[in-house]
Amino acid sequence: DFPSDDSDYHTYDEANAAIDAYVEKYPEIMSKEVIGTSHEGRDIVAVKISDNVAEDEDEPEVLFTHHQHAREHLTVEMALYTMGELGGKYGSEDRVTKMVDERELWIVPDANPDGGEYDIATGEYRMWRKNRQPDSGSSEIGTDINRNWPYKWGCCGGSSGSPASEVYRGPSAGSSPEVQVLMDFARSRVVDGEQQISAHIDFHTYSELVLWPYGYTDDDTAEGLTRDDADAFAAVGKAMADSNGYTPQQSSDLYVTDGSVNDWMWADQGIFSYTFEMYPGSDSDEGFYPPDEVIGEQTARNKDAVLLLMENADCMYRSIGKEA
Ligand code: 0X9
Ligand code: CA
Ligand code: CA
Ligand code: CA
Ligand code: ZN
Repeated sequence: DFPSDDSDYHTYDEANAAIDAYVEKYPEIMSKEVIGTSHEGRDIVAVKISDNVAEDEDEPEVLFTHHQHAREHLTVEMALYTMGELGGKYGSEDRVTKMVDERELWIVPDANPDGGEYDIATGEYRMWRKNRQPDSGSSEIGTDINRNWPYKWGCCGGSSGSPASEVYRGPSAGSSPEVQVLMDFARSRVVDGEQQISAHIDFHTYSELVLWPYGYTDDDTAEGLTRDDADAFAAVGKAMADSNGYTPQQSSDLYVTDGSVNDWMWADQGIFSYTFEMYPGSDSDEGFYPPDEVIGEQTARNKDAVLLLMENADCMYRSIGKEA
């Protein structure tokens, strides 16, 4: 369990109970499905939020994923906040109502339930990052899920081939079940050959950043990423950062990563895929474990940014004056 001082954070079971309670409270606009299981067999859940939620309408779809990294517990709270805010303000706040009506929103609150539970199992934080998958030929446990995505996996020095490393990329591209579950889900949103999801945020902590592809190269444009694409990423990224006070930048400006979710989502699926690094700032002592007292403020801080992405999701190039 969480340390008693931090009991407002949700364990895996508590988060699932909260998700079920929201779906029960707002059944007209929310549904839940199990999209697969983690290495240790825990359910990985996706919540859909939209009017006519049982139908697949022809609306831009937006995906939010959370908690690839075990110790980044504030990101699960972000998912629960978004559910509560969309459910609670639907019908009373215009921006929320319009997005629930005119978008199909998907939230995966916990992409790494095994790692998250392991991090808190003793009641004291273990600073765990990876999943809990063993590796043959090593006694080390865990793959960094955000180095295991197949696009340019292991290409560029942005991950490690050593199972002991915190950024271990796994024995092969897509070897972690958690990546497989998320990839299968994304691919399941291709309808008549067209990916329905146009925009995505993957939530992490910490450093208060808005990041966009590519992570594998320092170049601003590259294969599959044109000047217009890069400009649209930057324009919407900066608008979101203006709203929450984070710092916007191409992800490789922070450091190079290969096998990260954003590069795969963009290069393989054409999804405008961002990483948010939430509270605290990079110079804070709180690091991955800010006290539960900050949950309310630091999740609500992203409300406008999340709405902005939804509002731009019908045409991301409008942000650079190039509406198709
Ligand atoms: O390293 C990561 O996976 C992310 N940071 S974290 O501290 N949450 O682990 C950042 C991924 C963004 N991509 C790049 N910086 N290239
Ligand atoms: Ca507390
Ligand atoms: Ca709808
Ligand atoms: Ca649809
Ligand atoms: Zn992270």
